[in-house]
Amino acid sequence: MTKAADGSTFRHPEEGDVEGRTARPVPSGEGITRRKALGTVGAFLGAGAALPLLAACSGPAAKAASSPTQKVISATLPVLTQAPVAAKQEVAAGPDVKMTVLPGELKGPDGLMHDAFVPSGMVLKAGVPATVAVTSYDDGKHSVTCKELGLDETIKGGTAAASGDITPAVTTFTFTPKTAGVYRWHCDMECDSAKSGHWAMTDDFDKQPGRLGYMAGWIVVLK
Ligand SMILES: [Cu+2]
Repeated sequence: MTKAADGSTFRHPEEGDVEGRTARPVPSGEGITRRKALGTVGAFLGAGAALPLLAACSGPAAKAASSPTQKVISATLPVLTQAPVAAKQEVAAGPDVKMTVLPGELKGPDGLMHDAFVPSGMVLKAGVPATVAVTSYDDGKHSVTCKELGLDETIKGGTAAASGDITPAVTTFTFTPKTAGVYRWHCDMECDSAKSGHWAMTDDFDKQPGRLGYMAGWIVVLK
C-alpha cells in the first residue's frame, strides 16, 4: 500500500496484486513514455485506476523528474477520495430531473413505434423539492400523473411547422414528495398512435394504465 500525505493508504497498480503485476520501481519519466507508446487512450484507460495517474503525468508533478513515481501518485490521492463525496452531496441536495417525450420513436414488443418518455423513471428525496423539466418533441399533449403523490402535470406539445418539423416545448414543474416509497406515474392524456390502439397508454404492470418505459414509469422516493 502507498501512504499518502494525509496518512491514508491506497494500492497503486505498480505495487503489484492488481492485474497480477509484480511490484517494480519505475522512474517517473519511463512511466510516461511507456504509456504514450500504448497508442490508444482506451487501451490505457482499460484499468480504471489509471485515470488519475494520467492527470498526474500531465501536471506539474510529472515534471519533477527526480521524484520517485510513488510520490507523483500520492499527489493525486485527493482526487480519488473527493469524487465520491461530491456525488453524494449532489443526491442529498435533491436532483433536477430531465425527461424527453419522443413521438412514435420507441419500438414496442408489438413491433410498432410508440410515444415514450425517456427516461421514464425518477429518483427523488422525501421532503425535498424536485424540479422536473420535460422537453417534448411531440406536437400533442401528455401528462405526468400520480394520484398518490398529488401529481398531475400537463406536458405541453411542441409546435409543428408546415414541413412537419417540431419545435420542442419545455414544461417545468416543481413538487415535493412527502413520503418515501415506490410510486407509479402514468400519462393521462390520449396519446400514442390510434393504429396501435393507443398501446402505450393501455394497461401494463399490475393492470394499471400506461406501459412502463413508454407512457408510465416509476417514481422512487428515498427517505
Ligand atoms: Cu401520453
